[in-house]
Amino acid sequence: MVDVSDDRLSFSNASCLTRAVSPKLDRCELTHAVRVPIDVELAAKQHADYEDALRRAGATVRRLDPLPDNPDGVFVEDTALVLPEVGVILRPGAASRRAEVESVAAALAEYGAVRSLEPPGTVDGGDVLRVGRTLHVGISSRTGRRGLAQLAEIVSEFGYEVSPVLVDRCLHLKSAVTQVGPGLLLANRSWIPDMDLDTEDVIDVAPDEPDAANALWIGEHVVYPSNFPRTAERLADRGVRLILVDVSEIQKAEGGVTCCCLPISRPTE
Ligand code: CIR
Repeated sequence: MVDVSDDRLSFSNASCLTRAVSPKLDRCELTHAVRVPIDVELAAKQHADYEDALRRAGATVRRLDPLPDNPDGVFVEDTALVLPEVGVILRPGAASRRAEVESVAAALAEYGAVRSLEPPGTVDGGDVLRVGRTLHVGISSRTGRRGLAQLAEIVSEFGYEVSPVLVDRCLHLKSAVTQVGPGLLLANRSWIPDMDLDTEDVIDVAPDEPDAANALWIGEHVVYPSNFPRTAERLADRGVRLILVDVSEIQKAEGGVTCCCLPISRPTE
């Protein structure tokens, strides 16, 4: 059973760390997506619009220093997990992405206590879905059991439990399920068949929009891609207040709306 207690407060007034799109985005890692040309200039414009959407949702946006030589540097979510009590510097599963971590660690140190995952463990932030005091962690091509065990040990000190979920038909757990409101999940259940959602309030993605489960809940709003109209309608019908963004070029890099933002909500705020 999934604990879907209301953690909205921990996301309101969040600071969001972001990073500019690299000019080399078209050399990004890809796992399930087929490589197609990316319009990097358009990606940068869409990313700026996305940052505006975060502000409209009430967040403060802080851009990290650019990493022009790191194609996937814009996907800051994968580099750290920020809980109200502690920041955990992660170790991304793709070796090409590990150099992204240093600048995030430096930024997080300003906000308070920080712990780090150690080799050989790997966890991508896209595999961590926090719902109340439970961290659902995807076991994926990026996140392994050793990383999960390290993460579980770190967060147990702060009263969080880790619940593993097998992910093998999409990149990350949050490609398949995200939280879109108090006690409300958005999911493509066929990608996470062993996650027990039977007793939960779940909005299913529209059948012809399998990639539509990645949504970013901030305060009273959900920042959501504009190219999933049937799932957007399902969300709106349930009263979810959407801020739609065109992230077509980010999606070509196998990214979504959660991955371009590292929300920080710490007691110091
Ligand atoms: C990668 O494969 O690592 C990037 N091209 C996409 C990462 C997307 N991250 C996320 O959804 N959390």
